[in-house]
Amino acid sequence: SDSYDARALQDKWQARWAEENPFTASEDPSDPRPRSFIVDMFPYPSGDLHMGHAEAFAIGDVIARYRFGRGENVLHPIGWDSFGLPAENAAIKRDSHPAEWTYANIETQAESFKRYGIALDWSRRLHTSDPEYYRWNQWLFTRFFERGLAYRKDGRVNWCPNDQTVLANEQVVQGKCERCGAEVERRALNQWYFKITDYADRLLDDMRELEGKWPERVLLMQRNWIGRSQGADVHFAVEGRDEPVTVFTTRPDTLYGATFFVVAADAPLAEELCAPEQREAFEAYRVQVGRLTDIERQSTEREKTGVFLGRYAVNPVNGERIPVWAADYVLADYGHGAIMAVPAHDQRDLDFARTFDLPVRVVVETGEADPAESGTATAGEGTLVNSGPLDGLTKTDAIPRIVDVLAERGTGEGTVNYRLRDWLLSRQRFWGTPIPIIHCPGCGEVPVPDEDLPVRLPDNLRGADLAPKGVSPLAAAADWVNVDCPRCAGPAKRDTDTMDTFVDSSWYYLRYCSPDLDTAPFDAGQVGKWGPVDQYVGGVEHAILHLLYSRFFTKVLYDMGMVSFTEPFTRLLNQGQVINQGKAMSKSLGNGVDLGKEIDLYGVDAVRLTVVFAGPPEEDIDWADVSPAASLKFLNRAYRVMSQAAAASEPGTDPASGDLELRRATHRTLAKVTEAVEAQRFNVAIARIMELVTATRKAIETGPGAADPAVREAAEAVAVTLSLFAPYVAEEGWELLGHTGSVAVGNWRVPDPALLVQETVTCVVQVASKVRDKLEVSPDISAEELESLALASEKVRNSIGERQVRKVVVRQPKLVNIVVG
Ligand code: ANZ
Ligand code: ZN
Repeated sequence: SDSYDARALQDKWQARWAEENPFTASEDPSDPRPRSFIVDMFPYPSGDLHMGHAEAFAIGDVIARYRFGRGENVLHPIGWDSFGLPAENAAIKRDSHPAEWTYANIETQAESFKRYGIALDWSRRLHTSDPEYYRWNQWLFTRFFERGLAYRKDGRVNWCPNDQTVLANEQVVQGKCERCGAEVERRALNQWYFKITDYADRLLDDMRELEGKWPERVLLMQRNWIGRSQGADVHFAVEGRDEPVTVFTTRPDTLYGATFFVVAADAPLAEELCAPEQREAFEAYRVQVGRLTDIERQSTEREKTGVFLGRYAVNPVNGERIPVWAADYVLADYGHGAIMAVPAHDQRDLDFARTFDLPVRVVVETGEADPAESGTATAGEGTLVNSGPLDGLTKTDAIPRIVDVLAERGTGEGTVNYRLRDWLLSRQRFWGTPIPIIHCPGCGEVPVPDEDLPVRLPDNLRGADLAPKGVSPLAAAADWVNVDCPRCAGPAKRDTDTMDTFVDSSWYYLRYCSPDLDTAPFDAGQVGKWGPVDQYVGGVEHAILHLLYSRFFTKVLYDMGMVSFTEPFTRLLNQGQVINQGKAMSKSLGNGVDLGKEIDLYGVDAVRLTVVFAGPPEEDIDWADVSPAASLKFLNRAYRVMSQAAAASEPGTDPASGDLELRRATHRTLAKVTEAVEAQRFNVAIARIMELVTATRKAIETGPGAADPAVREAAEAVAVTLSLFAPYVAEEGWELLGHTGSVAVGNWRVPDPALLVQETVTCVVQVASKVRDKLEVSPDISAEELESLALASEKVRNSIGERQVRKVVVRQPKLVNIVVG
């Protein structure tokens, strides 16, 4: 028949793969094949797979299948990130347990992955909500706790009054909860944190290893998130206070330009410094500030607000008294929560000075307009003025000089500050890993001993029991909460918070190396063999947190001697998004594309081919611009070529006597596809396979015919290369061509160099019989073209100089001789 039956092929090969498990990694230590470890960011089980999964996993699978094809021992596992709020909300709505929704969705997705033909090792499947998995979150937490890397503190956090839980800064959009739209409050709460700030320098410095292997923009986002800044701490005496107040500045060279002093309005220091006559104004202001989020506070658009505290600070270099203000543009938890304000050279300070009529003093002459007049602070290089002993120095020279002076006098020192904050990991919700700490009135925070892990979630809570109440639903489970202290055996209580699910995803890739181990989170020997992950594939929405947390975990595990590498993911690929009609798919726009329906219409292979062929993997795919129907047409042509070749010749036919032109096309395709796949230009690889199918069809129809040995060779190359993109058609074609076993494993072909016609040849250009230039030209360049190229050469023209060209002898493509007189 003219076209293949996609559904029949899918059923047939799915059953075959399930039986033969061709994509299972080998743990045999004597297996000589090179190993490769390919990981896709694991899915969240929110219903069935969607177009976004289809793209991400199709791309990851091309990489894995290429490695399988090359005969490597590939570990390409799958798991589920199965704790989290949506399951809990579904359980409240349906009066059920979150596990019901979660595991039903996991089964649905697992079936879809199988149908979608992803070459996965199903024997290593993991779910983070299994006690066998989250036990190790708890084990790791207790190790972090022992190392001082997990601790509790009071902090001001974003609180959603509707969801009754803490929100990360990223989950607050214009002061509202990203999920439900409720006005977010700031609450002081006692919470668990991981001390990621201890690793700030290493997280930053080790990025050098990732240069060129991770997308540049991800590295940039991580760098900005960590936000290292070099500067100085300067101690200012404050009248009426014994201890000086320290400020952090990146511009100690501008110290003589400080005309006022600002304390974060919500810092305890502001309250302490406030003089009695200003108290009323200050209190009113503080209430107003309490309603704002950090993002709003840092907005440069907002009018500056603040209040004078009725006090003066003393500049340590010139003894000048400057007024102390409280304002919201200074943040309580960055640096020391206080600044010296230099309005001439800092825009925020200038805006504030102009609002409150405070003096502006230029101390670095940059040649730009006076900031007091222009309203624009000057920040560039320049020469110091109005700065006593620093006058005449450049900004660059003045910085170390003033730091030395401050250090000598004991009024300051050079220092480094980070934007990065510690990782707030406790959540007041149910469907997560219980924090393995027991609070004892006598012993304090006692980690649950290893032999008592896992601390399982109680299974008698469901439906309304899980509704948000401001404290974790676990607090209501009295027989779960009340325990004996592991240390003194006295009455004690379990911690009732659960962990941020980013903990689960910070180390799951390691668990894949030994998924069933029940004595440790992972087998260090196995991780040593497979790790680190060679290629990680996933969405750019994880550019900061997930990747930063995974990198942090890896470094801690390295320090614990559990892994031998310090970066978890050697290479990272961020696929683009699938959009429709230029917009992200959404219910309200009604432009969603249903993956299941597309597969029913065109078959898995055509859908996979379409998403990969649409463009480079990093770019978004607009479903309105692609054509799965055209993909299907191509696949039918490929299928026909394979079946015609299969019918006309025997497997094992020696191709040597075959049609030379087609043989060259085949080998050039093998070389080009390999090159394109290595460079992750998968769409280009597909275009090359399309060309080969066309050439083969021509050979069958108008050339030497289907029985020519070159046709079989070409058809086999089509099956092998196509197995990366359209696994079902490729397997079927391979079988028709008389082979057994999966086409995807170990059959990648190395092109014969003798058949790779060189793309260019070197042409020697002589002037008066001396070689003057060499040109790289196409082997079939015309005499005219070559002559004009040669005469256009700079070197040739120079050597001809004033002389006359008498004659040009062209022996294309290799020689041009210019005779001069
Ligand atoms: C005086 C100065 C003069 C400053 C000048 C800048 C330019 P980064 O680079 O982000 O670290 N700053 C310090 N602590 C702050 C806080 N808690 N909230 C808001 N701003 C704070 O920024 C460091 C600069 O931001 C510091 O250097 C300080 O202003 C301000 F011409 O000190 B600077
Ligand atoms: Zn105790």
